[in-house]
Amino acid sequence: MESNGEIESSLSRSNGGEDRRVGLIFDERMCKHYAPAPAEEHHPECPDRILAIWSLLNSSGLAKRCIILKAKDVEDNHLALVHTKKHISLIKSISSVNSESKRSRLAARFNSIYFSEGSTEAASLAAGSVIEAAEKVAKGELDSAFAIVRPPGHHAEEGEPMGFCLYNNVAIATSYLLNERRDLGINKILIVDWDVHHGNGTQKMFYKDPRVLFFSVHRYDSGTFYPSGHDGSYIMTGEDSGAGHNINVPWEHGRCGDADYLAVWDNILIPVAKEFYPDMIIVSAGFDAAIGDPLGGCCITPHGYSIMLDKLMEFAGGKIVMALEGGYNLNSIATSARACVDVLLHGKAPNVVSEAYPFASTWRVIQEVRRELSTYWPVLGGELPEKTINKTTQIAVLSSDSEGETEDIVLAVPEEVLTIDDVILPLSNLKIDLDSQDQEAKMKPSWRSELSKVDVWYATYGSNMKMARFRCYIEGGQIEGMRRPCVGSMDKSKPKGIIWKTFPHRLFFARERTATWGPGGVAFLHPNSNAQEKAHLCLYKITLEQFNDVLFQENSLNLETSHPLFDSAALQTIQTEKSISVELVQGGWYHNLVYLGNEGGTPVLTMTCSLSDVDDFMSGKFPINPPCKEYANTLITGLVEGEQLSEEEASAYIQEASSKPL
Ligand code: Q9C
Ligand code: ZN
Repeated sequence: MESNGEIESSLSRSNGGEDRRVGLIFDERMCKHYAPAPAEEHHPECPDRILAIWSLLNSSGLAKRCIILKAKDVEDNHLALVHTKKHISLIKSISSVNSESKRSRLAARFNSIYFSEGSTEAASLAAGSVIEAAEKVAKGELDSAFAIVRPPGHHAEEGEPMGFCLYNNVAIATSYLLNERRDLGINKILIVDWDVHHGNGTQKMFYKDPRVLFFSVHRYDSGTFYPSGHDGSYIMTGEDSGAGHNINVPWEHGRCGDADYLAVWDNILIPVAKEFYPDMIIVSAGFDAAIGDPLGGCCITPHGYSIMLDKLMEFAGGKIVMALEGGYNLNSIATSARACVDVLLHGKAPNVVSEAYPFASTWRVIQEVRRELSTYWPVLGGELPEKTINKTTQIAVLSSDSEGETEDIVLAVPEEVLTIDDVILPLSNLKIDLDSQDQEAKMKPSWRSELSKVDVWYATYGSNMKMARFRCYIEGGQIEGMRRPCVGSMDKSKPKGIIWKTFPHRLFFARERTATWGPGGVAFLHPNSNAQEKAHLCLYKITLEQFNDVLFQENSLNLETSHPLFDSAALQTIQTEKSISVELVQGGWYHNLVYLGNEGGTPVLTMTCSLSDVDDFMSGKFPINPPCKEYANTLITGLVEGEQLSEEEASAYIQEASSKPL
């Protein structure tokens, strides 16, 4: 019982405690590629990403144990190994496009791409630096290396940039070694792409090439996750002489973590790597499957990354080149990168036995991949033992006993009963850091369990009237028209009731733009009632805990706090005072909570602006603005789907609210 969760001492070092020779490449000029956007619409692929990693490697003392290499520009003929002439001249032309609007127009021709004046230089340095790192490792001047580069590369295809990627850095370096530097004796390269997105570009570039084993584990979500489509399916196994040399492990859903990835390592990647016997491993090291990432929705801990990397160290004499791809939570990517560099230096990860089990869906995916590839890799042929695949996680609850030790209670609930929507792996169950204080901070604060017992009606009049949009606040995610995803509530259970009601309040649209919807006003409800007015509201019965999580998200605050914004005492107060301004979010646009009465004994609450904001809208201090098209459409479809109004009536209703003077 005890030994299961214990930390084994990590005395084993590959060479008596001495560091291996690890190269690091970083160059500030790669920050000259940035999104030309207003601050509120922060682009996740931002210059701070590489700064965050570089600064933690330095402050933690790891950088000085490494060999710092100079970033290098890529040569045209090396780009041409994987990219078309046209693509190369496009990227090279960006620096001489002299207006932001022209660059934006150009970028808009592609999928998820922006350009700045410095994009040409940054892209050249990113590609050139991965070549430099790979060449030094191939020559044996270094044992391994980590190129901290951006823009990332794995989505970039032969003839087009996409998914924040301009040049395919990893593919270029791979092709360089295999084709231009036969002298260095690197004849087989394993590419491990652990970025949360499928490496579509890299896959295509080596699809028929038996010298490259491309392995990608990524969210697939039935082909709906970025880059979407079926390229990331496990049936894509390679063609011609490259048959069997393309391995995709497509997650059915998010929330995959250390246990899921390690199951894939142990049951697919490592056995195949033993057969393939690579001369070098290049890791497309995105850290967007890390816990805390705003795009990935997965939860690999830094410790998880260190085990994944450590298991690769036994191949190719430890010749590993890591190249940064995605990863959008600055803290997550920095701590994940630190864990990896630590492994590269030591050649050994601290051995912590994981207590978590993979999802049932993970075993399903692993079995599908093994079946699909077993014709090429007989080692994947056998059935997995029942006792292995029966160990799954549905819900894990963390409890602590009096001695402060923790143990997991894993409830075996069949997945048919518990839909994935209901499955939560609480943050508290994840070993984010070995520091116990950190662990403590990740425990569910007690206010959550208290407020989870109290129900309220959350009355919505804006985009949340549309159920699919509201669900993003509970389950996480984004729908059409939204420019950024929601993290969702900690408690992802569905509302206990949904009803529509009209209220005698004025609906209007104001403010300039929002991070979620872009330019245009957003809906507000006048906090005071007015018998002439009739607003349609959709009421969701949710817990007070979930209501707080909506408030956090509505005001761009972190869910992981030790205090709620609106507690039971506030709920008592509001029923007599009618409205409460939430102190913590004074700056927020929806900081005024209004009590709209009760419905079947449960209080009805809404969020809107304060009366003083209304004054400022009326005086012109803050702008009144009609909604943008996507936002208006969301409101209209919300009303139509909720069977409140016909499409014509709904448009007229929104039209009137946007044009009638306040
Ligand atoms: N609805 C990397 O991680 N998302 N790229 C666009 C459009 C693009 C991620 C969403 C995600 C690209 C390198
Ligand atoms: Zn990614």
